[in-house]
Amino acid sequence: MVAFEPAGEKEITRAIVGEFMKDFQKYAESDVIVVGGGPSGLMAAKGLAERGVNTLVVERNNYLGGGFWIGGFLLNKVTIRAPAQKILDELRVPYIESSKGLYVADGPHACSRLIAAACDAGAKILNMALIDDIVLREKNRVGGVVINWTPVSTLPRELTCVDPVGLESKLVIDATGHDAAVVRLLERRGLIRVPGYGAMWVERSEDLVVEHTGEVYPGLIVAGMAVTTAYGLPRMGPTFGSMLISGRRAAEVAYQKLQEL
Ligand code: 48H
Repeated sequence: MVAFEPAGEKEITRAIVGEFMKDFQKYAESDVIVVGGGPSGLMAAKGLAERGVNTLVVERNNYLGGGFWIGGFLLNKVTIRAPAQKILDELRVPYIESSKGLYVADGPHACSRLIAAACDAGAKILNMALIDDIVLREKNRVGGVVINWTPVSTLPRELTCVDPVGLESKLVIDATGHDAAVVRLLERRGLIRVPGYGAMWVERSEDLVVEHTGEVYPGLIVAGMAVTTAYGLPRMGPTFGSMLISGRRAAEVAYQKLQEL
C-alpha cells in the first residue's frame, strides 16, 4: 500500500496559482522573449538560458515543438542534413544516416530531448499564450510583446471582451515558423515589408536561412522558418537542420546585442 501525504484540493490549487504568479511577476520583464516554441525557438531559448539570460518562451499551443514533434508528412520522422546532426549528438538523440550527410531521427524523441534541454538550461515556458501585438518604444524599437490566452484570442470577438497584457523585454525573437507572426505585426503598422517565403529548394534554402538569421528590425531578431517569410527565401521542406542552427545563431546574435545595450 502507498500512503500519500494529506495535502488536499486547496493546497493543490494554491500551489499551482502561487507558483504561476511568482513566475508571471518575474517574467513581466525578461531579457529576451522568444515567441514560438518550435525547434528554432527552443534552440534560441536554450542558447540564451545557458548564458544566464532571463528568457521566456511564449507558445500559443498547449504543447511545445512545433513542426519538430512529428516531422514531415505525419510520419513521425525528422530529417537533418549535415552538419546539424552534431546538435543531435549534443542532445543525445539517436539517429541513422540514410544517405550521405542526411540523417533521420524519431520526432518525439528528438523533440522531447530539445524541450528538456531548453528547460534544463533555465528557459521559462508560457503555453496557451498568443501574440496579439507588440510593444514599441522610442524610434519604434521593439520593447516587448502583448499577449492573450489562446482560447480568448481564438473566440469570436462578440463572445469575449478580454484585454491582452503587455510583457517587456530587451529583445524579442520571432520563431513563429511560416507565420512570422511578430514580423507581420510590424508589417501591419507599415514599419516593414514582408515578402513571404518562396518555393521549395532545399539545397539553397538552409544555408540562406542561417545566413539571414539576425536582427530584422530594431529589437526584433528572426529565427527558423520565420526567416524565409521575412526575407522571401526558398522553403526547405521537411528537414530541420537549419531550424536548429538558426535558433542557435539567434541566441548568439541576441547575446551579443544584450552586451551592447
Ligand atoms: C505564439 C505562436 C504564434 C503566435 C506561431 O512552425 P515551427 O516548428 O517553427 P520553426 O521555424 O522553429 O520550425 C519550422 C519547421 O517546423 C517547419 O515547419 C519547416 C522546416 N518547414 C519547411 C517548409 O518548407 O514548410 O514552430 C513555431 C511555433 C509553433 O509551436 C506555433 O504554435 C508557435 O510558434 N506560434 N506562438 N503566438 N502568434 N504563431
